Amino acid sequence: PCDLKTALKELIPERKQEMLKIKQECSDVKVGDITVGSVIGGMRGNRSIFWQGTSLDSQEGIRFQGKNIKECQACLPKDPQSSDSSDNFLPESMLWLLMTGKVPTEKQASNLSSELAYRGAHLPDYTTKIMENLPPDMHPMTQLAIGLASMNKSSRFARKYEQGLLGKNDYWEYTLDDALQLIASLPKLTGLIYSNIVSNGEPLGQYNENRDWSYNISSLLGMTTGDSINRHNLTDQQAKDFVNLMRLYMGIHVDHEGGNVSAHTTHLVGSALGDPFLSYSSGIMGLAGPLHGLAAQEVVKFLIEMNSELSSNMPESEIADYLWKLLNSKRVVPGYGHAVLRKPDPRFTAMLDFAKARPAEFKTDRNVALMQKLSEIAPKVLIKHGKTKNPYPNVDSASGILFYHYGIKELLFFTVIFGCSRSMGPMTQLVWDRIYGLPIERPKSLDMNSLKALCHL
Ligand code: CMX
Repeated sequence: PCDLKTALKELIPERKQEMLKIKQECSDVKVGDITVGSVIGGMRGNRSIFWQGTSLDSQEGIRFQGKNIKECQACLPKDPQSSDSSDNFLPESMLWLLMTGKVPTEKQASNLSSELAYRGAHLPDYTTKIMENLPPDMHPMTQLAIGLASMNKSSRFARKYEQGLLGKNDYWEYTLDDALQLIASLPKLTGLIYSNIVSNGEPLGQYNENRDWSYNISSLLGMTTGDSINRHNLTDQQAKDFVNLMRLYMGIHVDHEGGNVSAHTTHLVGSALGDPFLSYSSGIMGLAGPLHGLAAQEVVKFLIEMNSELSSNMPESEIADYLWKLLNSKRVVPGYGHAVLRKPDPRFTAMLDFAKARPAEFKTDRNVALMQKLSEIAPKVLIKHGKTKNPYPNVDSASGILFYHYGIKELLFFTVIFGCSRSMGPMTQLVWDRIYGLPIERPKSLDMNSLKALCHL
């Protein structure tokens, strides 16, 4: 089948059967023990969420339907219009992989890309109006959450459910429909937010129904040479590289298994049968926290500030001293550490490789040079410091500074770009939640007296 819905329809009977068998025969199988430490420690190590598309290995990093980033780069289809073998795969290909567990053919990927481009061409007029009237200095993530939440008015799932027209077996089709509509709407929403911030709402580029999702995001940010006003006078090569940076970034930030704040929030809100727009606007609010998606912005601030204090050759000793000062004042090193991962984040490595592959472009960028140097020096300092369980760079270490390089300098806005990509994993899960008919999430909580009793205190 060439379209996603039909491909899913073919997969569903077998997968549902699998789930039913597990439910009927294995519901009593123990997964692990829950400790008091995990109850008061952010549920760390507590394996209790079912998540279909990705899983995170503490040593190897993320796997998308079992494939690591390099494998995805080798097998996922690229933009059919691209002639360059170094171009990155389309995030749309990744969405197909997440949803179906199968690598799409070029035709399947380009059909999905065209479907999203078609669906994304028109936002509901009330959403556009709301977005155009938001204060430019409102947090970009609040703007994004408002835009997405407003689209709940056009949710096909919510409407049918309210009319009492949906049987449980039909939930997934309407959820898929909404999920694709949501993902498709992100380029325009992102463009509206960015132009609200930087150009008094004047559009920075054009939406092109014949181009892929990442190209349209780049165009609406004013970062292409063909369809946009090219605010930063990018050369054709730079604009092409930016679109590829966008494809790379968007393709690998889609999901990081189920327990992270944005994914888990989406899943939790969705478990109450909230439609995709309500669920993901909540996830976006989770992504906005400084310990999660906002860290990309913190990293850029941090690199710029540090750069301004270092001598021109950036000696290791000065960088280490700077880090110690930070740690001694009880602050964290942004872009380092992770709740689960215990090695350098392969998403960081992929972003760093993007810069390394373009030495001429980045050779005079001190921020990018510092980002790279820091990735060698900070782990040594953090290991000596002895607290952080993972002293290595995480995903947010490199992404923001690369966007900054090409001219996206509005730091608070970076998380909106993250939010575009992150839609794909949680939306995939929501569709499968509906396919399997998973129930509302409702863990049991413990009060202090119960904790004390458990601890014999
Ligand atoms: N710099 C300094 N200290 C750090 C640190 C860092 N980068 N990362 C962790 N620590 C400290 C913690 O603050 C904690 O100290 P206390 O015991 O005094 O509270 C100790 O090390 C142990 O923490 P941990 O178990 O290693 O890390 P957590 O699972 O609690 O937190 C994370 C993970 C990402 C929030 C944390 O490493 C951090 O704050 N990093 C900096 C912010 C950042 O880069 N966030 C982006 C994460 C990626 C994402 O999800 O988007």
